[in-house]
Amino acid sequence: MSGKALFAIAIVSAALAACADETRISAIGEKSREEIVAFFTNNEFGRRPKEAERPTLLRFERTVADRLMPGGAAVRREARVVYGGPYGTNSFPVVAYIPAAAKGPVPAFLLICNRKVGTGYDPENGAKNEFFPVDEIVRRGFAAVSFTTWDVAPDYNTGNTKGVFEAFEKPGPYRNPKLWGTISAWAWGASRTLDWLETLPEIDAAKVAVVGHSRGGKTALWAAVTDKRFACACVNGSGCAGAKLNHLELPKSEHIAQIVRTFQYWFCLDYTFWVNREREMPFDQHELLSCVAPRLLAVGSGSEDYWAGPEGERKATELARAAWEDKSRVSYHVHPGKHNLGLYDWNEYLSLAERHWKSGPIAGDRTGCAQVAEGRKQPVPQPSPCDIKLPALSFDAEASDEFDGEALDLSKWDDWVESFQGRSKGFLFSRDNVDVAQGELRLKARLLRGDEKTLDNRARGFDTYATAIVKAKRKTFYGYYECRAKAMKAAVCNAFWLYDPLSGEPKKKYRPGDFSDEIDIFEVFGKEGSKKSDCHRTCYNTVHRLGTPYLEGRVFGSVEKLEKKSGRSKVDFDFADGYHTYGFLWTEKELKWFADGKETFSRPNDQFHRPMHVTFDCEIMYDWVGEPDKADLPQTYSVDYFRHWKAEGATP
Ligand code: GTR
Repeated sequence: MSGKALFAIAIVSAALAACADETRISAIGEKSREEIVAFFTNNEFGRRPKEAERPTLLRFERTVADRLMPGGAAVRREARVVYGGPYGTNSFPVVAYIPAAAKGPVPAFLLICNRKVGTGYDPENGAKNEFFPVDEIVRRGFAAVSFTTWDVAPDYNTGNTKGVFEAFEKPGPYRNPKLWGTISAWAWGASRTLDWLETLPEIDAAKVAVVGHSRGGKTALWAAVTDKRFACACVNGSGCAGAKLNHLELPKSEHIAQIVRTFQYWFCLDYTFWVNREREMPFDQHELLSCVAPRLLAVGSGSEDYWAGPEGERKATELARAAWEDKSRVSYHVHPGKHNLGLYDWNEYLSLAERHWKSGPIAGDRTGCAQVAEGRKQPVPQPSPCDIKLPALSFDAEASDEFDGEALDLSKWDDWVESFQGRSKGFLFSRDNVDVAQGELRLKARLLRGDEKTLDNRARGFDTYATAIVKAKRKTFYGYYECRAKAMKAAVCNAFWLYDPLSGEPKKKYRPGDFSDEIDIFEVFGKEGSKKSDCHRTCYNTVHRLGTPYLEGRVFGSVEKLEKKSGRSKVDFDFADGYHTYGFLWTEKELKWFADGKETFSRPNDQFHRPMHVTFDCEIMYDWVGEPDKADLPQTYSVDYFRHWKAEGATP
C-alpha cells in the first residue's frame, strides 16, 4: 500500500472511531449464524424459490472440445449449465482454464464476471487483463473459472423477470417483497458453476474460491454465505450491501437510499425498508462476513474508492475476525487507487489460498450436499415461504410492525385488554411485561410480585404468574400473516393468534346464539411441560368457534366441535433456540399454516369470514402441558416483526 493511502486511511479511521462508538454495532457471537443468514435473506438479498435451490433439471453440456491455450500452460474447457424449473428451461455458459501440467485435481478460483466478455479475459485475445488474469492464476497452480453475470440474469431492471427468474417464478402483478433479487440470482449461478466443477475430475472441488468485484463482490460474499461448499470468499470493492458497515457515517460512500434508487432489482423489495434507517439496523455487514467462518475470507478495498467506503470495509472485516479461531484465515488489504480488481488484489487472494491450501485441508463444507445419480452433488434445498401460492395481496403497512421504535406503538396495539385480564387459575396479564427494545416486541412471563397479589386478583384466581398480551387495535381480514419469533425457554405457551369478532359489539358477546372466532396461528412452548414431554417440539395450529355468552378468560361459552380443528406437527428444532418464521394464509376458501416456509397444517375455510384482532401473548397452560418450573422464570418471548398482506378486494 502506498504511504499516501495509509495516511488517508489513518485520518478517516480516527475521524470515524467516535462515530462508531455511538452506534449499535453488535459484537460477533451475539447472534447465531442462522439468525444472521435469515436477516440478510429476508431484508437484503431475498429468498430463492425452493425449486431454484434444487432444480429438477440440471445438466452440464460440453459445447466445444477442450483446447490448449497459446503457450501451452492451460487447457480451456467450455460448457453450458442447462437448468429448468416449473416455468421453463434456460442455460448459461461457463469456462474453466485448467493447468495443463497438473498431476492431480487442482484448486480453483471462480470469478463472478460482471464485466463484458471480450475485454481480454480470454487469454486467446492476447490482451492481458488484470480483472481476470488467467495466466497468473494458472501459473500459480489454480484453475481459473468464470461465468458472466448477464448470462444468468440481466443487469438492468426487468422487475426480476428475465434469465433465471423466468424458470422459477410465475410472472404476475404481485411479487412477494421477500423474493430474491439479482445478486441472489448471480450467487445461484456461482453455486451451479460449482456443481459443474464437482463433476470435473481435474478440479479439487473442496478448494474452490469464489471471487467478485463491486456488484460481483457483494455476490461473491452472498454466494459463500449461502453455499458452504465454497472454501474461500474473495470480496473485492464490494461496498454498500457487501463488506461495508452500514452503521458508520461515511459521507462519500454509497448508502442504501442511493443503491436502491438505481439498483433496487439487485435486492428483495423489502431492502427498501432500511432506506435512511441504517443506524436502526439490528444487523450489519460484519455479521455477514462472519458467516464465512471458519473458511477463508479475503476482503479488498481501493484507497481512493470512496463510494465503496474502504474504512467501512476494513472495520467490518476487523469486527468479523472475532468469528475465526485461526485469525490467519482472514485477510484484508487496500490496493492503492480507485475502484478496481487488479493484479494487486489477485496476488492477495492467491497468496491466502497458497498459504492455507498448500499445507493441508481447507474444506468447503460438503455435508449439505446430497450424492445424486451420475455422481453429481447438489445442495440440499432450503425451503422458504415463497413456495406459498399467494393470491393477489398488498402489503398492509398500517397493521404491520417491525417493532423498531423505542416503545410499543399504541396507535396500533393495546398492551392490556379489559375483557381478558388473565385466566384463572394463576396468571395475570401485566403491562409491565410488555416492552419494545432492540427491534423486537418482548413479552415476559414471571412470578407475580407481592404487591400484585391484591385481594381482587386473588379472588379472580390470578395469583401466581404475571404474563403479557398485546392485541391489535384494528381488525384485519383475509390475507397473509407472518411473524418471526423466538419462544421463551419455559413451559409457557407463546402464541400468535387471531380472535374476537365481537369486540366491537359487546352486546352480542352476552347474547346466546352468536359465536366468537379464534384462529391460533401458533401456540408453542419453549420447554417440555410436566404433563407433555414433547410440547417444545410440536407446533400447534388450531381453530375454535366459541358460543356466546363469551367473555375471554372469565366465562367461556360452549366450544363447538369442528372438523379438522387442529394440526400438531413435529418440528426438528426447539422453539426457544432461535428465531423462526411463522406464516398463515387466510383466504375465503382455505386456511394454511407454515413454519419456516413449510406447510404445517391446512383446512378448508368453512367458517372464518369475519375480521379479527392479531394477538401475541403468553399463557400458563395448567391443564394442557402443566405448570412451568418456577425456577425457569422470568423468561421472554421475542417477536422480531409482524407483517400482514391484505388479500385484494376482500371485504367482510
Ligand atoms: C455502482 C454501485 C455500487 C457498485 C458498482 C459496481 O454504481 O453503486 O454499489 O456495486 O456500481 O458494481 O461497479
